[in-house]
Amino acid sequence: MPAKYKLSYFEERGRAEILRLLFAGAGQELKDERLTGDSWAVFKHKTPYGQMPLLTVDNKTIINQTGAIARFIAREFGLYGTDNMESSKCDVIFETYNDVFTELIKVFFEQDEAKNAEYGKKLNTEVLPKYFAFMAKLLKENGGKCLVGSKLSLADVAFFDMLDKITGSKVMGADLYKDFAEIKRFFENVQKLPKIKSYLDKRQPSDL
Ligand SMILES: N[C@@H](CCC(=O)N[C@@H](CS)C(=O)NCC(=O)O)C(=O)O
Repeated sequence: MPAKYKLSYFEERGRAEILRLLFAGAGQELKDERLTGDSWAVFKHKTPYGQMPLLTVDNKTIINQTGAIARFIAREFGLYGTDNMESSKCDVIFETYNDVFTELIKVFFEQDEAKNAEYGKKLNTEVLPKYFAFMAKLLKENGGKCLVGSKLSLADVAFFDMLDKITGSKVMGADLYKDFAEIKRFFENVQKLPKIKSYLDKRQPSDL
């Protein structure tokens, strides 16, 4: 019998969205549990680190830490490349996604106007151009469709979620894709993949 998966997180996309997208991209069923402040307060004390996301497998085994969950899902559903080297390439992109996420939440949560502007500037002029140049090179070398190998992988989903988060955020510069047409194309192509599209079409709006 196939395993049963439940993902617990808040209502937002946040750290859980990459995991939801991995399930969607693999066409696998997921119980997408969204906790509110009150239900989280009760559940928090029963979790390993008092944090989410958490993936519960077959109603018993709980996996915490986003990266561990993402790799588990990728291995379960064949989204982790075809050999050790391809898995490492997926890891490189996943860690890059993490670095961008860290910078993005700094901007997102900073209340001080001057600091917020400073973080936003750093993101737009240093962080993203550096990572985009690397991703654009990978895409070009690999035929433009996927970042690793010849089919959807954790690398594509991680980069897609990164682009989705920054494209939808207010902190992002308007000319994001100016020098990176291949990245824009990649983003639009992933958006149109039937399994991803059907998930995106039903998704609730979210700021991050
Ligand atoms: N390193 C952890 C960080 C998890 C984390 O910071 N979770 C936050 C939400 S994004 C959380 O659960 N906050 C609620 C709390 O601490 O009560 C991971 O990647 O899963």
